[in-house]
Amino acid sequence: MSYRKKPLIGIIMGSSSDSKIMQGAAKLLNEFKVKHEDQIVSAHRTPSRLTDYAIHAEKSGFRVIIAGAGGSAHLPGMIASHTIIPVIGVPIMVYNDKSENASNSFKSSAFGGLDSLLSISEMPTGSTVVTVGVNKSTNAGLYAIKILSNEFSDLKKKLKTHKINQHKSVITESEKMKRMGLTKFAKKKFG
Ligand code: RP5
Repeated sequence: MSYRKKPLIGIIMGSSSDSKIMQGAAKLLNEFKVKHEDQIVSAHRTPSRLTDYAIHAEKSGFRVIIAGAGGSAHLPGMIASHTIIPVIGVPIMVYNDKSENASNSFKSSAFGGLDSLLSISEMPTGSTVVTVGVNKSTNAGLYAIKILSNEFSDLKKKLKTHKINQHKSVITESEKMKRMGLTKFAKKKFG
């Protein structure tokens, strides 16, 4: 079985508005050529679908589920309650507020993502979910690959190359900074 052909990672999010942030996980997985299946599952708007999704994920043989949610962010915890597949939560800051008082259709959650971060991280003992930082969906993708790499050794090689490339890019930027001087460097980078 190949992780390139069969999706072994499921990405879910509570709302279409979350896709703006969640696409980071997809991009990273695509970069590593890891196939993933992406869906919208709302824990509060489609509670029965949440149960169905957990069954689907087990049947599909997913190794990891990446679950993004904003506000009270109960999706990662609820999915984890339905399955033994490891769940990585992504707390989302941009909140699709549908209330009449909302000044515009998209705004930050009342607590700037901290609400979701704490909600996901504070799952009671015995019902475990890990979380990345607020909006850090790319890290969720990277962590999912690390889990998959226990099974697929070529992914270990790709992760090592990824680390080496990160190292190289810092050295390249540092050499540029040394050459140009900090003021010019920052002006060029940020305008
Ligand atoms: C969360 O609340 C979703 O993940 C989204 O970030 C936010 C808005 O959801 P909906 O009101 O669109 O269901 O559940």
